[in-house]
Amino acid sequence: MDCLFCKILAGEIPSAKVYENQWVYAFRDINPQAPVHVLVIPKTHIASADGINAENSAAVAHIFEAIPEIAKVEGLVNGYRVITNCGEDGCQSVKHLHFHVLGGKKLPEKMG
Ligand code: DGP
Repeated sequence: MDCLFCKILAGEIPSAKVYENQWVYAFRDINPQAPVHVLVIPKTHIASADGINAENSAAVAHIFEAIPEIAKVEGLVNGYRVITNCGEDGCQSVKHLHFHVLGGKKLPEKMG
């Protein structure tokens, strides 16, 4: 499968790892939009939020269990934002489900 984040998971493309467990991998976004910008992905390929279903939704629970751990190691004591872009109108550019964790400063209120 020609998926950029599957290649990162396979170690074929280097990434700056922040966190990893059996189900989840997190790494620094190549184009950070905040002082802390981490991408959290499932180790199983799910194309987007629109591909979540009863069979694979445990992967999402694992991601949201990992996020507070990631926030802790990244020092996001004042809070942070979690975003997933989905599909064309959501401006999703990589077709492997990922959650952006953004923080390290007061983020803009409006998201457009
Ligand atoms: P989205 O637009 O929501 O699909 O976000 C995709 C993000 O992936 C975007 O913020 C940039 C990041 N990205 C794209 N290619 C790479 C890469 O090769 N390495 C890393 N670390 N991040 C990447």
